Amino acid sequence: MKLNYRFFTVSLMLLVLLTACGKEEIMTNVGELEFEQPLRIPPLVDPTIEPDGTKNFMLTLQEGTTELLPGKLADTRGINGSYLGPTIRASRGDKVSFQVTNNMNETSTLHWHGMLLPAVMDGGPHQMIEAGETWTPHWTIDQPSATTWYHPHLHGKTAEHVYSGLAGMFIIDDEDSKKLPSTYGVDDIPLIIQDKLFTDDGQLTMDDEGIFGTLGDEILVNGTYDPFLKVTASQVRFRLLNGSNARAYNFGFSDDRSFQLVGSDAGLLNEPVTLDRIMLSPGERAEIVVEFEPGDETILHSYKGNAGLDNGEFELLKIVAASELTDSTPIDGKLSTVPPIEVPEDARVRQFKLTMENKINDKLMDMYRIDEVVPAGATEIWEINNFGWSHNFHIHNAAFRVLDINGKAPSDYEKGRKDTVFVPNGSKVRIVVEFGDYADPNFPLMYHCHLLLHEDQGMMGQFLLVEPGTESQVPTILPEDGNNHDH
Ligand SMILES: [Cu+2]
Repeated sequence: MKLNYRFFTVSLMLLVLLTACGKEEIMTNVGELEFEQPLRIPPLVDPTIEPDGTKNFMLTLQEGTTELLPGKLADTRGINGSYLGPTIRASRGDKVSFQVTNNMNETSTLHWHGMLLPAVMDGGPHQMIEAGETWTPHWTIDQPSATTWYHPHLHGKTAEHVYSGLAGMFIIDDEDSKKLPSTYGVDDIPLIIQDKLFTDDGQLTMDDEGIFGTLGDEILVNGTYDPFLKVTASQVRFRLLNGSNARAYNFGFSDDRSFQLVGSDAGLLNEPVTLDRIMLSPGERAEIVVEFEPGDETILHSYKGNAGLDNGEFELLKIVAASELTDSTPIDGKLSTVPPIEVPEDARVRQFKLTMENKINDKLMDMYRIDEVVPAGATEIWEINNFGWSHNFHIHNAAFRVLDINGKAPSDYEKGRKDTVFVPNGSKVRIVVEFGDYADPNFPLMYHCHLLLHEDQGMMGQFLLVEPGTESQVPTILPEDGNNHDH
């Protein structure tokens, strides 16, 4: 009898516990939306053309208020506006320069996620822009077409700055990408997906209590709550950017229609892959092409997954096709003409161990410590072993291809050029990394978890790209001053 009673008590406690956990697991907005707000399309920013042809873009980081939820004003931050930033668009071969002015009351940075450029132009934690200052990075775009993005990277503050609205898309075109639907806002649509937590009066709020940081129960697409989009073309390219702090999305459509994956983070695939779901962890991008019949209605969905970061089901965007659609050029079987990244015979292998305490190789980020020295232009194998929670891994100034996940070759859709990869709990992911050509013995580049709370907590390391042969000649400790404030 006594034993039975104890069994009953334990069972009851377990049930209560499971119910409590279950509640968190089914975070959802399904059925709550009316899809009444036209999807906001971030404006393209017009560059001024300098005498030597350089495209000069003006970007201003600012504070403001935005009606994120209907009828409620939230304190937000944005670039050239009060929430998010404009879309930058340039072509391979373009010389670009920027005037990035920080009109906020605090220091920030602006990092070009996915861009190959000199380390001092990267906008990482060492390129701080103080309140009131203007930073003027410039470089020549020399990489395949891709959907990249920009966001602050101030050490310890990245989560807060991105979450409050500082992020935008940066599209690179080349001859290959122009064969796909490319009319911005018509058949080439940016979708910046972000989950948010709101207070009752519509202010953004963060939750750093959990393992992963903020996992919101509401979704904004390009800063639009409750969005719909009317499409007028028979084939539409969507550029999906997971701009969330921690949530992963398993994208698919409510009518289970398939779509073609044409591009990953760092470029187009060599051939399209037909899918009905694609998972993106924070920072990852995918370009997909979706076919529409006149009058079609479908909802872009995020389905529950088992990545640990996708424990919810969300309706993201209703898409309605017009009664007459313009024909887009059908997709060719051949997309990128850039060959896949190959493993050199004598490839150097580096090991990275991710652990529970958000450390990489047992270390937390130190602004003055160089963790790795890599010859500029090298192609190396990086092995990422995750002994902790779910994480992902992003490398600056590099593109990579996934070689295997737990010894198994990736699926076709995971074989493209990337710069951020999901590393499941307990897994080993091997990637072959092609580093940029610019050498700089003084300014480090970053590799880190792109779950922004983890990154802020120190799950980040620094590497130098140096002239091949000079690896042993560079210091592994940076000077305390003269480096981190320099432009
Ligand atoms: Cu992480």
